[in-house]
Amino acid sequence: MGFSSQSSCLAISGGVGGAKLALGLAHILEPGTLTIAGNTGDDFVHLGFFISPDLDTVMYTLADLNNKELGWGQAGESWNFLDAVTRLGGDSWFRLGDRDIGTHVIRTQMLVAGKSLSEVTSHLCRQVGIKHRLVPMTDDPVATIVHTRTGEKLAFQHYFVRDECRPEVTGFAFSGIDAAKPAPGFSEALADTSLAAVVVCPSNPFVSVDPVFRLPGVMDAVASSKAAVIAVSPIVGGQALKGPAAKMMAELGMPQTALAVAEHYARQYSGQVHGFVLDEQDRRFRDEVELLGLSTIVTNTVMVTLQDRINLAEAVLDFSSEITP
Ligand code: FO1
Repeated sequence: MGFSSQSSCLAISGGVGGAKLALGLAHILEPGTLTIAGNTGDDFVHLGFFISPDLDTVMYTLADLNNKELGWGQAGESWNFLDAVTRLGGDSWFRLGDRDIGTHVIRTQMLVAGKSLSEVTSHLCRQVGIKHRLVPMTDDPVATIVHTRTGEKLAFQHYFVRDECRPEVTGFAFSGIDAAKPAPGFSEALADTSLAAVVVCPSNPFVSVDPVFRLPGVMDAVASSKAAVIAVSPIVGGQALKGPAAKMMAELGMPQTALAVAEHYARQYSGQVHGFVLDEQDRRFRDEVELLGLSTIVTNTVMVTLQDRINLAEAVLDFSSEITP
């Protein structure tokens, strides 16, 4: 099925890298034809607030409220709340900005009142003027746990922010995933007969994409759809553009290459990921990626400007129309 104005697209996203491509897709697709499903394995409760970092990063990016220097949180932040908490001896390792806290207060209030995370996310997006559909992967609690060389098992934000990704990782678990269901908007997008492309954004394969794909029913729904599933490598020239993906790969005994990312997707989701997007810097892996059974394109995937984001989104959708799953 080629990608046309009647087709719809589902993007799977973690935080910063995923949000960049999601923004490019949002620029070229009509609101009714794009759903973005965000990872919620990073979610946690901190200082009494329900925090959904990846959903918020995508939401702030689509609303142009994102903090471009930090990569998370809102632009123009002040830190009075954090300063006050620190002075009172509270936890200050996870930096909640004053504006960002507005989001967490509303989310917490709505969840405590019995609303689902999907309802909260759709309310927040509407309030900041987002027209495209951003949905959590699930409304059920799923928590990414990082297994480390010392045997310690760390909650994701303890590993990522508090311990600054220093512990050596040996694997990951997604607590609660077996009992979790895909959120209604995610299931609807997967079941949509016009779904032509599932775009796996350049997010961390282990802690941003795997939890989404491993939700019960997701891979079966992907297999039943006629959509081309295309993954964009988050590793470019042997490095993760943001975050610990390359460090994790080294610790897991994998080469720190885009090819190893392709191998991970080919092995974990055999036959279900159809296309792979390599950066120009990784052109030399093209033949080996194709030998894994993945169609491949090579293009610029380093998204510095808005035009870079739009160009990559166009390249991915064009690519999807060349693939017959
Ligand atoms: N990341 C950090 O490295 N340090 C922080 O203090 C921090 C605070 C924070 C607050 C709200 C939010 O939505 C995200 C925040 N992040 C912070 C980012 C977050 O931990 C990660 O980007 C994701 O979980 C990984 O995708």
